[in-house]
Amino acid sequence: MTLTLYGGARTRASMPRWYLEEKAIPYRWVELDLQAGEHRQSAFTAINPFAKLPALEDDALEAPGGGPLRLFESGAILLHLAERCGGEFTAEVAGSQEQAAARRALVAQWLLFANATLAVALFVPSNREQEFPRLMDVLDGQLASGRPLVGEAWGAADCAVQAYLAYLPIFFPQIDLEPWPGVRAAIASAQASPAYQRAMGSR
Ligand SMILES: N[C@@H](CCC(=O)N[C@@H](CS)C(=O)NCC(=O)O)C(=O)O
Repeated sequence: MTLTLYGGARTRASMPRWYLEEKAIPYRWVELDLQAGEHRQSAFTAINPFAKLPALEDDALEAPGGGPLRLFESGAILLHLAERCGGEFTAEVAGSQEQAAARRALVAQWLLFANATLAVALFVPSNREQEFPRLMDVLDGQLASGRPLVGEAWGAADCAVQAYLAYLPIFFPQIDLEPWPGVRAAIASAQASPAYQRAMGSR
């Protein structure tokens, strides 16, 4: 089985890459040069027709139309990795089939929150003034305990949320995070992780 992750410098590929590194899951890294437009060439649009990074190829699974499974969207990639490689939703880990299903639903919720709600609050300038502090107030409470968002071990939900939060000091150093100690701790914990540092090496 080979997992191939397609990414590029300063792209969201660092998110699934962090997960793979943190969980010590073997993978092949293919870095595309966005400046040179490599992601728009047919070799890559055969993998993600939208020509966006990241994308994942998992040759252990056959796609419905044949050929290896190919995925785009960082959230879908993380959910797949959590299920197939991270073992986050097994009955053994969760305690029962029902608990495993509940965990999967909650991880999907956090991945969608990160990509559809948090990312928009961060990167759409008109949302940053009102939506961003509102989300931070709630998120700070969720993160206050320092425990994983779902289950007992750090997983895909934490990866997505922490990865977006860790963009804050990189892209918006002017934002004062003083009112949100839980958020600051989540960023510090990401930054202190050697796996995160490796994943961000070519961010
Ligand atoms: N929602 C997508 C966003 C993908 C995306 O916009 N990727 C950017 C890099 S972070 C990209 O490939 N941009 C190149 C382009 O649009 O030409 C995800 O989370 O995977």
